[in-house]
Formats: sequence, C-alpha cells, structure tokens
Amino acid sequence: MVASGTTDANTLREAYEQAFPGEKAAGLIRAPGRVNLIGEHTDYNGYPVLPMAIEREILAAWAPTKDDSVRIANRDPRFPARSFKVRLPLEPYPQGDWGNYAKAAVHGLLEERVVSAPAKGFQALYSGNIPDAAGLSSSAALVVTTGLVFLAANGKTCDPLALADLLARAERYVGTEGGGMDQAVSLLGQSGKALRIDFFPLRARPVSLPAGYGFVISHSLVRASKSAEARAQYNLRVVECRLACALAAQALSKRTGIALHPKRLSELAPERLSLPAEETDRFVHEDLGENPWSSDEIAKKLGKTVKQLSDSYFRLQDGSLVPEPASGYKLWRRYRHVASEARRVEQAVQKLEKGDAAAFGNLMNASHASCRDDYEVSCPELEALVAIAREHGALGARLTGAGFGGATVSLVPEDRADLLIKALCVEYYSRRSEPEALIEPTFLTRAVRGAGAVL
Ligand code: NG1
Repeated sequence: MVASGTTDANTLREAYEQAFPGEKAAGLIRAPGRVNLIGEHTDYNGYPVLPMAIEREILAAWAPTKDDSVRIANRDPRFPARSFKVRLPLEPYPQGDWGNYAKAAVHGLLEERVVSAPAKGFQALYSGNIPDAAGLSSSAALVVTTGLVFLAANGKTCDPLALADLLARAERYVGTEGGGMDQAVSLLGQSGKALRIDFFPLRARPVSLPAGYGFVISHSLVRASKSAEARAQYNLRVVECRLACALAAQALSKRTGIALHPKRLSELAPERLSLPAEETDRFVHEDLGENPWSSDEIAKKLGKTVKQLSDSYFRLQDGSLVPEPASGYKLWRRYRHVASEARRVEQAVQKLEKGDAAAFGNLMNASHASCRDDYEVSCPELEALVAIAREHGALGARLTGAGFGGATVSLVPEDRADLLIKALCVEYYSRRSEPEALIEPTFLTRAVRGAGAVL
C-alpha cells in the first residue's frame, strides 16, 4: 500500500494546498514501516518477535474538518481520493480499496470509544515510500498515521502501547488476521534499537543494535500479496500450528501427567512445563513423527470427528475454512520451526545486548534455513538474494515477513553496504525487468523512532 518516492514536509504542505484548494494543513504526521529481524511466524503462536522501524514511512499533511466528514487523498495516483463520515456503523469499501485502511483506524477508535461521537473528521493528503506487498508493513503504517491524525483532529491522546493494541485489532477490519507486531513497532520504534515484542498481553522492550552496522532490505520483486496465494499459504501455516499444538499438548500431557489445554504453542514452551527443551522436542517428535498427517488421522488421534476438527481448527475469523493440503499437514516440521525460532529470538536478544553482531548474523542465517526447510516459506528469488548478500559481506541474511516472495534483510557493516547494494543490482536486479525495479528495490536502513507529529 502506498509507495513511490519520498516527499519532504514543505512539498507535502504545498501539495495539500493543491489537493484541497484554499486550505492549509494544520500539521504533519508520519508512521514508519518495519522490518522483522528475527522471530518469523512466531507471533500468532504467542512467541516473541524482534522487528525495528525503518527509514521508509507514510507521511500525512492534515487538518480537522468542521463537521464529521473525512476526505483523504494520496500523492500516488494508484490510490484515488475517498470521503466518508465519522460514524458507526462504518461500512468498508470493496476489498482491496486503500481507503479501508483509513476507515479501519477511524472505526477502531470509535468502536473502542477512545474517540466518541460527535467526533470531528479530518482531511489528509498522504505520501509514502514503503514498497507494498514486500512484508514491510506499509498497511500498518497507513493505519497508524490515520489513527494519529484522527486522535489529533479530536484533541485526544492515547498511551502508545494501548494504541498499538487497539490499532492491531482495528486493522482486522480490512479482512486480514495479523498479530500485533506491525502497529507496535511503527508506534514504539526507537532510533538505533530493535524492539522485542511479546504478545498476550502485548509488551515491547527496546534492544540496542550494534553500532557501525546497518540492515540492507532487498525486495525480491515477487509480490507477497496478502490477498492471493501468499494469504492461502499463510493461513495454512496458522492451521498447521493449531493442529501441531493440539497433538503436542496431548503428547506432553501424557508425559508430564498434567492436563494441558493450550490456546497456542507458546503455552507449551519448555520453561513453562519445567522441562528441558530437548526433552520437550523429543516427546513431541515421538508423537508427531516425520510424515505428513491427513485430517482423518489427526481426528482419530485426538478422538474427534473430522467435522469437530474442522470447526475447531480450520476456521478463520471471517468464517471461511482453510482447505486440507493435498500433501498433508506437516506438523513436526512446523512445530520444530516455531519452537526453534522462539529460542533463536531469546538468543538474539542476548547476543545483541552483548554487542555480538557476528553471533546475531549466525542466528539470522539459522532462522532463514528453518523458514526454508521446516516452514517452507522461501522461494528461489529469496534464496538468490540471501546467497548474494552472504557472498558480499553480510554477516547474516534472511527472508523477512511471511515469505512466499517479499523481501530479505541482511546485516552488514555500514561501510560495506554500498558494495552489497551494487552487487545486488548487478547480480539480481539487472536481470529482471519488473517495473518495481525502478523504485529503489534495495536500500540500507537504520532503526528509526516510531510514529508521531513532524515539527
Ligand atoms: P508480513 O508478511 O510482514 O505482512 C506477516 C504477518 C505478521 C507475521 C509475519 C510472519 C500480517 C499483516 N502480518 O507479516 O504478523 O505473522 O507474517 O512472521 O499478516
């Protein structure tokens, strides 16, 4: 959502006066995108993640309206002007319309009564430079920007952690079921720091990043669109984790003599069961085995009918059912990725706190291997990018976000970043002709502070 070109504050103010003739902006609000450094596909399993806010953002020039009207425009011509009223019920536009992200923020703040009717509307002109469908959270940045604009228009403030939690729920209005990582890091990001984010309940803690290093983000040019095949694959992983959790709980209940009824895999973490990690994994492995499972086999093992299994595990929040994969549910591999990735996040935080960039890079590499081999979310383009990065000075390189396309993130000494970017251009981008190659598909970024007003 919302890409192409950066806009400085003055240019955006001028553009605002053209978009809304005779009007002046009251202020500017920005919200950054994010990159996840490690902790992939852990959030919906209740385990932590370690993202940072990046030097790519959405910027909005805005002013309150006199009534409850909202008028929004975008400097990117792909996103036409929209208008609506600040009132519940607030019907969404058709799926895929960018205006739904603005509506999502307004809807969430009204529904949870942080802003109460009669509320003031706003008009805003947006500009952004976060590549879309790249796993860099352009949509969360748009929701966060709009949330802050709507609050400001009504003279309200909100604790950033509570706001992150609210806006994560609010974004589900557009029909996706993301965790709370994206909005939290967009709001709470700190300069030079990653954030360790824990869930249920949402918590965030800054973690220093090693001085003299930066992160190169490289778009594969394969769009990891949340509305298509990538979404189906993502949802299948969510279902496989639910099933792995049910079977692992059964295995571990038998071994520990404690009746376990976890909602998600993090409730079976070895430290919560007071078991060594290797023993927990061994018990689960003995029960899950290496082979894929059919729904019949899982139902039998859990003492349920296939219909019960379907109702409990295959249904998404929007009521749709995730179909059974022809190759079966790969439960042990999915379990092993999530359990090992959660441990890598813990280790990564420790290594970063000691300033050990090389060890952190090794953990990024191990995370990538696990995403590729056990979670099966990589693709040839991501593999090519990771290989080039490692050959050209990256201490660690991995896919970031859901996978199936999208981007990679590579840890490099800042003085090697230019060389790496040149190598990526020669060995990867020059061989592809997709139009996105024109809009800076690879760039160096440091961690920046989270969303807020631009003075
Ligand atoms: P990306 O691909 O960056 O949008 C998705 C989820 C995250 C997390 C990662 C995998 C959404 C909006 N976000 O991220 O919550 O599960 O995949 O770690 O679905």
